[in-house]
Amino acid sequence: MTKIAVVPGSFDPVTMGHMDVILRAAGVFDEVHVLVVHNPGKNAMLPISERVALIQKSLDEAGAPENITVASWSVGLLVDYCTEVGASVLVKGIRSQIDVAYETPMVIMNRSLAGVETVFMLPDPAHAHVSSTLVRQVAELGGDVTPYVPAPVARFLDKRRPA
Ligand code: COD
Repeated sequence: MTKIAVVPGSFDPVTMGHMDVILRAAGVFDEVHVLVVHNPGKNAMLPISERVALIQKSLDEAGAPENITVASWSVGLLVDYCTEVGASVLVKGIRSQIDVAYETPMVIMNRSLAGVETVFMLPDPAHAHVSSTLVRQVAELGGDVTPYVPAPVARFLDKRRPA
């Protein structure tokens, strides 16, 4: 049976940490859906359509395998998307105990709601400190984000800089 996994996130914007998890998930599962989801707890910088486009460009430039698709979801539960596409697994990146504490109730709720399991992946240590929030801050304060984001995101953020 085809094993389909969903890698959900805000991806505002996608970082090298996200890319690492997405590409490793694509090596473990038959199909991977990268799903941009609105997180009501966060003030978004980019519209969802822009985040989807940046993920797609980043995957294309990285020569990512063809079992990865990018989509967005804004009309209900994350597990409703899983049911719609036949995905049985969510993949989450875990950088710290804080991520474990944040994710644990959602893992149990998603299993209880729809029988969807969650797999945690530890990050590449090179990217363990990277978050979209810090990338946004560094970019807004005029710092160099190129080590932390894929090239299409670095170019996009550079264009937004005030002259
Ligand atoms: N290295 C590895 N993993 C990383 C890194 C890094 N450097 N940075 C982030 N990650 C991981 C995060 O831990 C997370 O797993 C994923 O990448 C996405 O991160 P973000 O910051 O882009 O996205 P979040 O945390 O804002 O996304 C949260 C979700 C939208 C996925 C979350 O809120 C969710 O699962 N919502 C479910 C909504 C729902 O259905 N709720 C009801 C039942 S629980």
